[in-house]
Amino acid sequence: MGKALDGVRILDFTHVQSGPTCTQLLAWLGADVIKVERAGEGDITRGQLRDIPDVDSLYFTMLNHNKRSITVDAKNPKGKAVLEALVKKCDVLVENFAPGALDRMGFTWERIQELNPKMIVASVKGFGPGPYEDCKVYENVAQCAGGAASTTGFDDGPPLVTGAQIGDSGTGLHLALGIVAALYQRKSTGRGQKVLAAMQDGVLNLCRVKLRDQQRLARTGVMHEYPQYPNGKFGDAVPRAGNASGGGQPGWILKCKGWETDPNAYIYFITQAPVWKDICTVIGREEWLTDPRYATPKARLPHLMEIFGEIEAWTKTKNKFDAMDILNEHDIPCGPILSMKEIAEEPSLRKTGTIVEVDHPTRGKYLSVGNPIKMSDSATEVTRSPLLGEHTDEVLAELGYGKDEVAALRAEKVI
Ligand code: CAO
Repeated sequence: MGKALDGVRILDFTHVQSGPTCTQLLAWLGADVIKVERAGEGDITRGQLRDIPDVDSLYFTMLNHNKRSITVDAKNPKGKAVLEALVKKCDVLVENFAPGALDRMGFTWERIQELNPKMIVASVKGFGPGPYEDCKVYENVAQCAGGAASTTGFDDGPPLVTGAQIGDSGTGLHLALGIVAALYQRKSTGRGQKVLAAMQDGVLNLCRVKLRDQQRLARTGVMHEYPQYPNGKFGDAVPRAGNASGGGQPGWILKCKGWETDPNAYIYFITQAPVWKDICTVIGREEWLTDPRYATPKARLPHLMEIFGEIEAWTKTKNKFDAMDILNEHDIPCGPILSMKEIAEEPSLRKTGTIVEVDHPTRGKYLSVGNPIKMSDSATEVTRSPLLGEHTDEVLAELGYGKDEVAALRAEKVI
């Protein structure tokens, strides 16, 4: 079967996480991704957080599947010639260097245009144009600057970053979409274009509902679905809302049987209005059905914490999976808090390719997250990440370099 991006060639200048997630997705969609690294060291993540000495880390392997790796010294004139040949041959250049680094390498937008006017140049940067545009940025900086940290956590605690890599992987996703759209637009314009995804913007896009709430708060001074209502105070900025649902259906995380010893014996419980009757029946509080204090969603809002307390008295008698089974019979929306161990061992995720086992020549078998995007005519087969420079000779041969020329470049430490 063919792949959606068959024939698309990506010159991958990315490193660490944000850029590599983007190019990994494009590779999974069928693009030929040629990752350029520095000889000897390569992407810094190859050596970071290693669990096996001298073996590419899981950090690297899990972000660089289905790619080819070549080593080229971009600051050497002969290395630059190799890269220029690649610019002419490829459709997209993706990079997430610190601001200005690509220009300093000699690959300005103008120079790339001269070499290949159809080239799409896609970049992740920490910030868009403005006061911080020259800053280097990592994940948590983006979470803080994009509004996630100030709105995550509990009201009486400090701002919190989340374990979901919304700054890096989230921005990589945004960039991948921009690249695919630019490829589509190029069909009619015949031209490349610049695509920028700033990490602050990507995080803010994912925190859109909090900007919604900021404006609601400014207008009304109160938000009834927040845990601060009715007893706490609202300030002038959106407060941290604990585990409250971000939508119109109140929700909270509740303890389940075993919570005293198991840090993940919890369930997310949503008191969706259409199933209120079922909720009352399941937890044995049928009297709430006729009590005016609980009869409507609006009437319930001031009592939410009390209601969740009562529901929790029920969930504490069930383990999270039994609670799920019972609640699902009534279409009551809920979700178990799954540990990474539980997710890694979940057979249904293996079956769909969401969790995959990959074999690696020096590491052996390891688990990874497969392509979360499933397409009926473009199936993803996850293949291992490349060793450093594994495809240098192959790619140079494709560019027309003879064996002796390659040997000479190697002797001069250009590749
Ligand atoms: N040959 C020669 N030089 C190379 C090279 C190659 N193949 N590949 C990279 N380099 C050079 C670059 O030219 C650059 O050199 P100069 O600074 O002299 O111009 C240098 O290596 C490294 O660039 P960098 O500044 O991007 O790397 P860093 O480790 O100092 O910073 C990071 C890392 C992530 C903070 C920075 O790249 C950044 O802010 N990127 C944009 C935002 C981003 O993507 N952040 C998320 C990272 S994932 O958490």
